[in-house]
Formats: sequence, C-alpha cells, structure tokens
Amino acid sequence: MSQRTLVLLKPDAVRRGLIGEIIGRIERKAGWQITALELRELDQETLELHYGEHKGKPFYEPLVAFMSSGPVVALVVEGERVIEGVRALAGPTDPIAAAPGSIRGDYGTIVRENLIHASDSEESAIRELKIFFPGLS
Ligand code: IDP
Repeated sequence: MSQRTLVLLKPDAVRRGLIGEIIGRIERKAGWQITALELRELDQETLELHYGEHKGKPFYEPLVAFMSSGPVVALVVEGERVIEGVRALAGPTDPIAAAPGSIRGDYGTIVRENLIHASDSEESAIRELKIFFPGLS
C-alpha cells in the first residue's frame, strides 16, 4: 500500500544540525522516496491550520512560538506504509518515553522540542500535505 506523508524537521532539529541524520534514516528505508523538500519559516496562519486541533490546550501557544522560532524542513515522503512507518521511526511524542533507536528516543529530552512531525493517519496526511505543498496533485 503506497502512501504519501508529511514530515517536518522541527526548528530544534535544524538548529542542532540533525537534518542529514534524520533524513538519512528515512532515506535508508527500502523503497521510500523523498518527493519534495523545502527549508522554510512557518507563519502563524500555517501553524494555526496545521496544529488547529490543539488550539486551547496549554501547550498550544508555546508550541506555535517554538515552531516559528527558526526554519523547519518540510518533506513529502512516499512509499509502502510510510505513514505508520515514519511514526515508528519518530517514536512517541515524549522523547524520554521513546525507545532508543527512534529519532525522538535518540536525540530528544523535551516533549515540545521533539525534533520531528509526521502525519498520524491517511486523513491527516491529505490535510497536512495540502497546507504545506498545495501544488501537489
Ligand atoms: P505528535 O507530534 O507525536 O503527533 P501531538 O499530540 O499531535 O503529538 O502534539 C503535537 C506536538 O505538540 C508534539 O509533537 C509536541 O511538540 C507538542 N506537545 C504535545 N503535547 C505536549 C505537552 O504536553 N507539552 C508540551 N508540548 C507538547
């Protein structure tokens, strides 16, 4: 089942020089392809669309401030079961609870600054890809 997912390397990953390390892990999975890639700063409107489901939660405002604190790398990744697969590579939201070997488990300690976003379902992937890569067919 070939799928498409949205991945964001968050500002902490870019600042810490982990772009290559994280993209390398994604590239090394057999058969997955990076089909779009962009370094960009996210404005408030984009973040509100992307994280709208969290609006009103205590972590929302600091999350938006963090996500606009520096550039992110946005990627489209395509391949076999890539939505579930990138979520597995990333690990759970809390990096301390994430297993060593996962991206968050290997490099993170702070829940907010957990290095990577990956769409969590086909529905989210379609919605998020439209926000970040509206030109995709
Ligand atoms: P996910 O990124 O693992 O799918 P979500 O629940 O969708 O997790 O949360 C979005 C992002 O918001 C997380 O990746 C993390 O950066 C931040 N976040 C979530 N929960 C908390 C929290 O309790 N404290 C601080 N930041 C949080």
